[in-house]
Amino acid sequence: MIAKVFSCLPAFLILFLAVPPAHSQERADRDARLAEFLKRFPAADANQDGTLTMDEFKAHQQAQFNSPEMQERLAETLKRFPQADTDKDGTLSLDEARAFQAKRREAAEQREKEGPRNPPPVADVAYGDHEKQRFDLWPVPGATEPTPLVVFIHGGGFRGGDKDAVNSNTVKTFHEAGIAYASMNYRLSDVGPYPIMMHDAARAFLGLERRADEMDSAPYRESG
Ligand SMILES: [Ca+2]
Ligand SMILES: [Ca+2]
Repeated sequence: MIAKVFSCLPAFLILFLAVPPAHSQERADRDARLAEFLKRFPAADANQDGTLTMDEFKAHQQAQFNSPEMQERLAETLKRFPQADTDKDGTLSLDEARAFQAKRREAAEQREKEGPRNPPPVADVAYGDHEKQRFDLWPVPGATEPTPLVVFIHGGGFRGGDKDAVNSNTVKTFHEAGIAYASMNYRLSDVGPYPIMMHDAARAFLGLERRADEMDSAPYRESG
C-alpha cells in the first residue's frame, strides 16, 4: 500500500526523504545513502570530485524540481491531490510536495496498522450516468428491521477526494450502533460549476432510497 502511495509522486522526492537528517550518529548512514544516490545520478556531483555533498544533493534536487518534466508531473499530482497545495497558490512547492508525501505515508502506515479495509458489500452503485455518480454501502450485518443510515460525503474543496476514504473502524462503530453506512462520490468542479455537487448529493440519497426498497435483507431507512 505504501508503494502505491509513493508511486503517485516523483521518484526523486522518495530518494530525498530516504536521506536522514545529519544527526551525528546517522552521519555514516546518510553518507552511504548519498553515495548510493550518486551512483544513480552521477550528474549530481557538480564539482565531479567523486563525492556528493549535501549542498550538491540539494542543488540537484532543486534543479530536478524546476525542470519542465517535473513541473508537468507535479501539476498532474496537484490535479489528483489538490489538497497538497496548502497555501492555495495553484502550484506545488517542493516543501508542499514533500509534506504531502509524508502525510500520505503516515496515513498509509496507519491504514496498514488498522488491518485490511472492510470492502463494501454493495459497491459502486450508479445513481447517475457520470463515473463519479457512484456510492458504496455497508448495510448492518444481519439486520432484519430497517436501520438508520449515515452517508459519508468526502471533503476535498470540490476539487478532489474519493468515497474510498472510509475508515473501517468507523463503519464498524456505526454497525455496532445498528446504523448502516454509505459513502458517495459526486461530480467535482472539473466537470461543472457549483451546485452540481449538491444536486449529486440529492440524487445519491434518492438512489440509496431506491436501493433500500430493492434489498431483500438488511434494509435501512434514512434518518434526519
Ligand atoms: Ca562533489
Ligand atoms: Ca502552493
